[in-house]
Amino acid sequence: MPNTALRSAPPPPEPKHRAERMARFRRDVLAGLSARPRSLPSLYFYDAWGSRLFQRIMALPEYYPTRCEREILERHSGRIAASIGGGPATVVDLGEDAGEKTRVLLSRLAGSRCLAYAPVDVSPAALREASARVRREWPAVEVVPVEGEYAEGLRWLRNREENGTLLVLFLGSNIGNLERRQAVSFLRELRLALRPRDQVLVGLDLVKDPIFLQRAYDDAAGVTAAFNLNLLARLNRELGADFDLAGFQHRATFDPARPAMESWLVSRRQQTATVAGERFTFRAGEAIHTEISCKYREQDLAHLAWESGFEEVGRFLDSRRWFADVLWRAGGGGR
Ligand code: AVI
Repeated sequence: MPNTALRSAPPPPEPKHRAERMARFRRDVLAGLSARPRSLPSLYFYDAWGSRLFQRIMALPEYYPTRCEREILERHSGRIAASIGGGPATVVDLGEDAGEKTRVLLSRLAGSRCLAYAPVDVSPAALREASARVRREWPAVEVVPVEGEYAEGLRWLRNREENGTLLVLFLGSNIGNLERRQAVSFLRELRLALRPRDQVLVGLDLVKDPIFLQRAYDDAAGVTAAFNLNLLARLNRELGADFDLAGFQHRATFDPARPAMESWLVSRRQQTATVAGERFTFRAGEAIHTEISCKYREQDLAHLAWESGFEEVGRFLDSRRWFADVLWRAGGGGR
């Protein structure tokens, strides 16, 4: 039976929206490069090439989060599936693109109920791939791709018709790429878009020996370095910039006070680059901040749920206690 909740899924953005997105990209880049310290939003890592590099990162021996989370989902998908009851359900996938981990969960949920799958992503190519993968594996699952950023996806959630329980996936430590305060605002906004019985499953990377963090964010094969440098390559391709990629170096640092890993692009020498017609001079050693990956302490997770307005219904850790998937219910409260 088709899930009618998804009838309200938005049509793909019109060219006007794409133009707006492009204008925002240009504005964000120019503002970030003009700020001190200079920065570029990590959101822009994920063009087609960046997404491919990220797939390679996830397969690296040093990049533990993917394996930890897969272990968690393989062991606990049954409990997660049981927690949303037996009625119709919609799995809303924020940014995972029906990756392997999502599919572990879908294979538990599909077949036993009326199920829909709604991936939310800015990349039409990623959405096409995710949708095709799910349709191929589970023809009975209705797939409704939502092209847009998470906020647009959330707006769609807010406007949907009543039907079935929503299970919103925010896996892979994506929440870690937001500063803590932003993460709480994002989660609160998400909470407001949900009904009391809806649930979210959030992947959080936990604090561990910094040696393992350092290796994960600066791997021996240099894939993470290529991923970081692709940001400048993207500016060259899409904003007519003229960065000399060989003039910048990837650096990953751990800040125990936050605690977080941070990524930077460090200028190897004094140099100038033109971006969208504006000139920027970089001193030798000057760093552009490109990413924050916040790490959480196990003892902070209950507080994070409370601050975000959710009720914790489950907490699943891998065998090394390096990663957590928390299952929260929207509940009736809210703060
Ligand atoms: C997508 N995100 C959760 C990754 C992370 O671990 O912060 C992105 C990444 N950056 C470098 N390696 C992986």
